[in-house]
Amino acid sequence: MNWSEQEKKNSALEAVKQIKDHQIIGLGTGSTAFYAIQAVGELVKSGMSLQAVATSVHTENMAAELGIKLLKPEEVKEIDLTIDGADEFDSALNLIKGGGGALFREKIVASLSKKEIIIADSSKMVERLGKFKIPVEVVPFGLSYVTQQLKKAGAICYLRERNDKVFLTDNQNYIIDADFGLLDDPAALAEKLNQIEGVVAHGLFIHLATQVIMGKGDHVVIYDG
Ligand code: ABF
Repeated sequence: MNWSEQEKKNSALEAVKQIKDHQIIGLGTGSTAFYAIQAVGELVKSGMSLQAVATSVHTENMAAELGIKLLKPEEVKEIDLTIDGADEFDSALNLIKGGGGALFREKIVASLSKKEIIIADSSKMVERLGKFKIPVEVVPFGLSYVTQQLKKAGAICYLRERNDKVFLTDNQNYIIDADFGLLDDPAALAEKLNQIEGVVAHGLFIHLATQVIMGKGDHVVIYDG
């Protein structure tokens, strides 16, 4: 296993230690969250009574295969603890998420969570957010308008494609990857993006992470919000 994968796995296993019996757990999406979901499956197999809310269809399928009892988000008032990945995080625990296309469901689950634990390898920590383009989930009907508004706000916009076709999220929406360059004020930009009609969600997660557990070499570093 290469160093990055080992860091991802170490961060995931450290986060899973916080799970207690009878909790409702949010299950993230991505290659780092993959290790956490596997470990939650082991807890269930060992007899722990857990229920989970998944942040993507891919995670739903993986959790079902592992025998993890799934709840629909509309059935849930609160989630005890969510473990999810990120594309970038800064020292204020602001995040860019959505590289995997699951940002809307991830943001809903994060917003329902008492604890939002982000797991990551050391490549995800940055001084300033923005090297990773900000994913913006858009209702197809609003694509042209939202693109114009993002450009007015200073972004270079790229409609996300996969296998030469326009990428569709689990919610049947498009994603515009918006390059704003390195950000001076992520919170202010997030507010601006929230105002654009047609934007379902964007990948700036401000004040949502309660902790980041970063794999670093053969150990982990924990940042508390
Ligand atoms: C997910 O984790 C996404 O929001 C983010 O894009 C992804 C990071 O992927 P990986 O863990 O594979 O680097 O939550």
